Amino acid sequence: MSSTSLETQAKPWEHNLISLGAIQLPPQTNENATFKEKYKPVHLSVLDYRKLRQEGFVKLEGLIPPEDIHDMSQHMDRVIQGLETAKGFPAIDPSMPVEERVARFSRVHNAHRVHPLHERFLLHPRILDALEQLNGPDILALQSMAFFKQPGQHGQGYHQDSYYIPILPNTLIAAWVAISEATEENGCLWFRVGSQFEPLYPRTENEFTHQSRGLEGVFDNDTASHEDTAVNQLTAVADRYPEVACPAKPGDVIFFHGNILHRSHANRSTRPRRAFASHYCDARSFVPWNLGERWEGMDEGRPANHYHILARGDSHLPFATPLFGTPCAALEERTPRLAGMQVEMPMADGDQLGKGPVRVAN
Ligand SMILES: O=C(O)CCC(=O)C(=O)O
Repeated sequence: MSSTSLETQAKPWEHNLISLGAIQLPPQTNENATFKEKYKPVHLSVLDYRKLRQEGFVKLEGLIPPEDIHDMSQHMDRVIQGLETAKGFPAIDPSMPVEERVARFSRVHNAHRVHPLHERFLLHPRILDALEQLNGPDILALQSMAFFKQPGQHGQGYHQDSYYIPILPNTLIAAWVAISEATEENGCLWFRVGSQFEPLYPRTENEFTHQSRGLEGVFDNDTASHEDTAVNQLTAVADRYPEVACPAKPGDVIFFHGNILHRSHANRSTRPRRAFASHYCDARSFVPWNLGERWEGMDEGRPANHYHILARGDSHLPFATPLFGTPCAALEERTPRLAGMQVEMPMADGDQLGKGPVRVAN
């Protein structure tokens, strides 16, 4: 992923107003009303959970139903044909030669702030079910990208997503949905297995380093995502780990850790390689990031959490509601978690750990 974003995304204050309930939410359509009920909950395995932690990524096959993939695929076709547009999408005149039209779309950032289908993918119940089990119950939906990746279009060199999206503490996780088949030829993702254990190699001006600057061996990194491995400073770090390709079929979702080193190559095929990638964090983390844009309060060190949608669970921090009314936790009544829950911990010798003030066992 990269830090560039749609010029046309909602301005920070617009989002802020929504989170404060100052303007009306779009009406819930019938589609929105039945959205959640459409999907049976999914249950991952302990193996999936361990794979994400041990290897840094896990692919869940067929997580998104074919009809949803079809909707996104059709939408992307219509966008390229100039039959559908949204605020900020490059202008397409249907009479343009096809090469010119497709050249205008490599990827579109954060269209969930301008288009309901992108919001629905960002808040897809299947993705959120998996995230709850992989990353915890309180989920903040941060950003989205639709990759068109037409034939001949470039890939993205080694990078760590946390480099672009700082979260304190770092609870960042990505979900990458294959909209078309992703193969080695058309530019699927490649991961350096185990590299999620590396610290973040921060950008020179990035102060949110999760303390990694204190570690000997961490360098200021100004070449992230460069496709030339001789230029990309992360190549030396990546080479400590084996690299695997992660091909995917439409509907497969690859979840990966914010620090894992990964890349993709150019599309060398004759067909587009389409994907929808989104990022999430624990909704109780401090998020000093609003899609790379400034926000009021930034200079005072206030977080940007209130620009991001509470997808599941709850948070003591502010959050936004979805602009198009996609069902999610931000629109539901939330029951407060039990505060100061009384937990007794029986020890094998009959004593209780954690009960009452300081006590000394006999
Ligand atoms: O889809 C791609 O080609 C690259 C995606 C990627 O690296 C990311 O989302 O972080």
